[in-house]
Amino acid sequence: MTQVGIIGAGPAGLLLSHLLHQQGIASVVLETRSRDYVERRVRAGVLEQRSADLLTSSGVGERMRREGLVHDGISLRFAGEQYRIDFRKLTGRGITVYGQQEVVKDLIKQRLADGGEIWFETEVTAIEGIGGDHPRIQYRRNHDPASLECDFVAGCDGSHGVSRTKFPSPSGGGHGGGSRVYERTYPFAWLGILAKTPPASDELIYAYHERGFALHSMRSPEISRLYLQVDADETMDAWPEARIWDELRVRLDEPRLHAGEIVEAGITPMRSLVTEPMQRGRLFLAGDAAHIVPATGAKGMNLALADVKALAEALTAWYRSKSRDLLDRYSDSCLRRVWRAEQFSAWMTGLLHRDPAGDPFDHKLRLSYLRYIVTSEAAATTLAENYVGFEGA
Ligand code: RFL
Ligand code: PHB
Repeated sequence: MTQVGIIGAGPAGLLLSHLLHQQGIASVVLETRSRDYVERRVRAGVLEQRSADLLTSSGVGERMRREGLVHDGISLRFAGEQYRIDFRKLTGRGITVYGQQEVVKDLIKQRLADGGEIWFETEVTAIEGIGGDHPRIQYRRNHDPASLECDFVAGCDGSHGVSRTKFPSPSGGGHGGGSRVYERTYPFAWLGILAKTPPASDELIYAYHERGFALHSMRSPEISRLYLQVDADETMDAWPEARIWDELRVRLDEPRLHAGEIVEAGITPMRSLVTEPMQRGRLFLAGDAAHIVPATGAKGMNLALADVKALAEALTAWYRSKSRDLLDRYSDSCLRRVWRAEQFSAWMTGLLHRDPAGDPFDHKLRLSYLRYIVTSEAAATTLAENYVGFEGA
């Protein structure tokens, strides 16, 4: 028995557990993978300023402040031209480049130091009784089935977890039980690598090239994170290392990019998805379990952190005063921010990716819009204020 059963030890589940602990609320985090696996899983890298501020104000931002790279802008490249979008000048804010797995490591360390319960290698198989006062999480640990009773369940189990199965599936038409799933797929994917080579530029480079999109990011002064647009059905077999580096150099138009040892490589599909509402009875979804954004806007981890901040506040109000008000409004309070990020991410994706069908009219429209962004302060501000995190949503 615990107060809040949290499924998933990604950024959402771990930060929720930490924020609840700070309010004296007990939780158990159930995670199907090992600690080593979740700490190594290479994913997002960009923290909006308010995400960085949230980690700092909740006492888990110390290493991020020391090792994270604060960036004041990005480079935008297309048609052989290079421009800088100056976030600081346009919005007064910046971003912090700090790997998601570092956020995860910091949170796990803090939870364990505080005596928190994270059950690794524990697979949740079902959630029962969410319509009543005592939902139960069914799980398997060392092959033995067992269950955990709690007051509330937080579904922080990502895009392939079990929590989502309590909501309609997109393939089933997306409707059911008063909820709905909105989804969009894209005809391309991202091939991402982590490589032991110093970043070729101090800032992120977003490049629109006629051969497809490319992104230059980093994790430290020695480690680069690089992405290439590839076809949706592409496999790594088609991408020997030499081809990856050649393609990156051409698309990024960056002669300072040197090949280095590739320590991680994989292909990630591009997808947009929103579950509305993000709650049912005593089950509350947060992070990728509730919504997915294509990675071009760098929003996924930020949305996950913002959701659990709202959920922790709502649960705290319930335990303090037995008021369900904030809990009832949880989903509505998140969805405005979620849809802003969905629109921005879909827009950035459409702007910077080559359409595999290769419509020349679309290509010209894209180039014209990119030129508009780099010549109009209003257009550049639209990009900048969404990228650093629009506060008005
Ligand atoms: P996570 O991190 O996927 O964590 C979910 C956890 O749940 C566990 N789990 C289960 N545990 C128990 N029982 C079950 N049945 C379970 N099923 C699943 C999983 O093992 C996992 O540990 O979700 P969370 O916490 O919502 O966090 C979301 C973020 O991970 C995600 O949005 C970002 O990584 C997205 N993303 C990016 N976001 C950004 O903000 N900035 C970026 O620059 C950025 N780049 C990216 C990205 C995601 C990528 N991939 C691989 C999807 C780049 C890539 C390539
Ligand atoms: C990353 O560093 O992994 C990264 C940066 C920006 C994005 C996506 C991923 O838009």
